[in-house]
Amino acid sequence: MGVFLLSSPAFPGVFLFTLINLCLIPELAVAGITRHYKFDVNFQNVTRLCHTKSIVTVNGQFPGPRIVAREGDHLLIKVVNHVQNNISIHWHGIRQLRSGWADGPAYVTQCPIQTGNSYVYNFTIVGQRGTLFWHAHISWLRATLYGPLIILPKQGVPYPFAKPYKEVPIIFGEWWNTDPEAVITQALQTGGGPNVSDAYTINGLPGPLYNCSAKDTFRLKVRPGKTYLLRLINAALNDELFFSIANHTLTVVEADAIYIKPFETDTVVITPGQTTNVLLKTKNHIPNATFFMSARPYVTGLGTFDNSTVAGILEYQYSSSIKKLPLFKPVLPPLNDTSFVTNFTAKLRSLASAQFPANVPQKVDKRFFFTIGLGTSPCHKNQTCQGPNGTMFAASMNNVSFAVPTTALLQAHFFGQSNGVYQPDFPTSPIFPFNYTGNPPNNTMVGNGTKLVVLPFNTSVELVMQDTSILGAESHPFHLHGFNFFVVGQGFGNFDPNKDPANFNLVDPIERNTMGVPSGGWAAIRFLADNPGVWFMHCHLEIHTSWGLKMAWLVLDGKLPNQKLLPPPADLPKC
Ligand SMILES: *[C@@H]1O[C@H](CO)[C@@H](O)[C@H](O)[C@H]1NC(C)=O
Ligand SMILES: *[C@@H]1O[C@H](CO)[C@@H](O)[C@H](O)[C@H]1NC(C)=O
Ligand SMILES: *[C@@H]1O[C@H](CO)[C@@H](O)[C@H](O)[C@H]1NC(C)=O
Ligand SMILES: *[C@@H]1O[C@H](CO)[C@@H](O)[C@H](O)[C@H]1NC(C)=O
Ligand SMILES: *[C@@H]1O[C@H](CO)[C@@H](O)[C@H](O)[C@H]1NC(C)=O
Ligand SMILES: *[C@@H]1O[C@H](CO)[C@@H](O)[C@H](O)[C@H]1NC(C)=O
Ligand SMILES: *[C@@H]1O[C@H](CO)[C@@H](O)[C@H](O)[C@H]1NC(C)=O
Ligand SMILES: *[C@@H]1O[C@H](CO)[C@@H](O)[C@H](O)[C@H]1NC(C)=O
Ligand SMILES: *[C@@H]1O[C@H](CO)[C@@H](O)[C@H](O)[C@H]1NC(C)=O
Ligand SMILES: *[C@@H]1O[C@H](CO)[C@@H](O)[C@H](O)[C@H]1NC(C)=O
Ligand SMILES: *[C@@H]1O[C@H](CO)[C@@H](O)[C@H](O)[C@H]1NC(C)=O
Ligand SMILES: *[C@@H]1O[C@H](CO)[C@@H](O)[C@H](O)[C@H]1NC(C)=O
Ligand SMILES: [Cu+2]
Repeated sequence: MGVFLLSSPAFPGVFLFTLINLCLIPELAVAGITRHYKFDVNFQNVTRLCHTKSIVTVNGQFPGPRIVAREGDHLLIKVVNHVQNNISIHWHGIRQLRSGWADGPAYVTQCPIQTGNSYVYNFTIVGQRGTLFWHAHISWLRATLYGPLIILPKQGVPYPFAKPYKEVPIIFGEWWNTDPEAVITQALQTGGGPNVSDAYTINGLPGPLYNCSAKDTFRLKVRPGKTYLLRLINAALNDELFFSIANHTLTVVEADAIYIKPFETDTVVITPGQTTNVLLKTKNHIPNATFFMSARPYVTGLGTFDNSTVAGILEYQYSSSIKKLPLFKPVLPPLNDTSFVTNFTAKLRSLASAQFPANVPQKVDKRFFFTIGLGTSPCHKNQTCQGPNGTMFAASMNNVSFAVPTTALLQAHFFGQSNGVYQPDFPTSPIFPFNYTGNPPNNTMVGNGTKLVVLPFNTSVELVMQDTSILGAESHPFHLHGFNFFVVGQGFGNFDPNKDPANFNLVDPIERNTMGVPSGGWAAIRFLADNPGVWFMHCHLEIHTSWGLKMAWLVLDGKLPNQKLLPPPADLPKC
């Protein structure tokens, strides 16, 4: 049993990520072993934008510690809750084959870890390698509880691209000067939109474009003529992002821990919940210049948003002694550039090689059609709320706004106690069809319930997600737990079941765990339900999740012994 110690004593965040050596991924000598981590969830005082806040952290670090493992490794991560909040941690993108108890979404696969308690997340990384991340999966705690989860290939297995000189995680986040828990509590009480963040961050640092922030700038020092692998992670709560580095072209090689056919771009689009590996080839001769690496949002909704820009600095080592080097800034697409996003997305294709095949389900057992979008719910009696026309903002799929149960769905299922917890009747298609992307219906009120779709083991599923124009069309980054899915088609307007399937890509579609369903459009995905358990599916814009844009699939056990969910661990938290 090997122990890989990552967590160092609690560095103040500002030092942690400005020290370049700490940014690089270490080589791992061994694979196929058990790696132990301890996550102490505690408070730490952190200062950004001249605001000092006591934030919830893992091991006092912000962003949290990095998990580095190899494909095939077994992870045991002991999470100890030392704070007042209930806690749960999700290992975003990990398939959790038969180990759904370790997936993490609160009240879905587990009750949260209560103050003073602990839980060991116990899972094996099977058939996956690449960049993923971990984050809290309860309320808005993931605003500060997140970190990279890096899976290296098995020892001796090369990348399907030239070995990079160095590897660097770049994790985007959002910073509020106030407590993010207070922000979401207030939004849910008033029914209005939440206060937007005060800054975006790169590795926890807002950078020089904000007041009182220049010293908190991520700096990447590079050597000339080398190739760096940047492991981009969007851990922001509510914003899709454009990312670009001035005067440098990026080669995209992986998305959501799946190798893709490489392509070059100046700008990357990354939604919350997505990860993207890019190769950065540095200039052969040291330029007498420094370069911004910047991110700002891609926005389609009608609400207010944080329209600011985070910047880090790319600088060449041994750059000339000239004190003041010129600084170049990238040109990012306009905030509403759907055309750019559509073109970028169209370039994403699975590598689909003999070694890394795209196992796209060719036949479909069950088809589903879910509308996704915003809506309203009634204000508390005799009050006026701050949502549309005095109502409260809500969100739904097939007009069901998900009501979070008070006990975990997976436990209720496993112990045959679903009665009163959930109903297995989530609608397979809208009960009242309408022109989804046309004039919105007069009645914007949504229904609610704790409803699941039940799938027999190994069902081949096709799901069309259709954005609605109720309260404005908007791009929704949908994330599925427990599976990767193939994006076989997407388009604008209403999905046409007679015409659109003819254009589906069943050869090399992108395989991933999170996709941006186009604003005012639809996306068709396929996956094989070969993992028994209860699997959450939700918009990864956290405010939409809070408003109910979520549901769950219940995949039943198969007949064979290795097709069954394992029993729960003894330390599984209780509600
Ligand atoms: C944070 O700062 C407050 C006020 O200065 C102090 O009382 C508290 O001990 C600090 N907490 C930590 C974890 O350092
Ligand atoms: C982890 O899970 C496996 C499979 O259920 C089990 O055999 C093992 O005992 C667990 N390990 C710990 C430390 O709980
Ligand atoms: C960077 O790009 C700008 C705009 O295209 C160009 O004017 C400048 O010369 C470039 N600088 C370097 C050092 O590549
Ligand atoms: C940078 O400046 C140094 C010293 O002035 C000079 O020798 C070098 O050629 C310059 N490099 C470039 C790419 O212009
Ligand atoms: C961001 O929004 C604010 C408030 O609406 C506005 O004043 C400002 O000009 C915007 N900034 C940019 C860069 O769009
Ligand atoms: C994007 O915003 C600009 C102004 O900010 C507007 O002129 C343009 O029509 C918008 N484009 C789209 C596609 O909405
Ligand atoms: C997207 O691609 C289309 C067709 O190739 C092109 O006309 C359009 O200009 C592109 N849009 C952007 C923003 O690059
Ligand atoms: C709430 O409304 C009901 C009926 O509309 C009314 O009888 C009651 O007095 C109201 N309560 C308050 C606190 O305004
Ligand atoms: C709010 O009320 C106005 C006027 O009655 C109406 O035109 C609008 O559609 C309503 N909006 C919503 C979201 O219900
Ligand atoms: C739906 O609404 C759009 C936009 O108003 C319109 O162009 C389209 O024809 C409508 N479709 C149907 C089937 O009514
Ligand atoms: C919606 O309201 C408008 C104006 O009040 C009315 O003309 C229309 O018939 C209504 N549509 C439906 C589907 O109820
Ligand atoms: C859920 O729906 C019920 C009626 O089915 C309604 O009474 C309740 O207010 C709704 N809850 C929310 C949060 O919208
Ligand atoms: Cu959404």
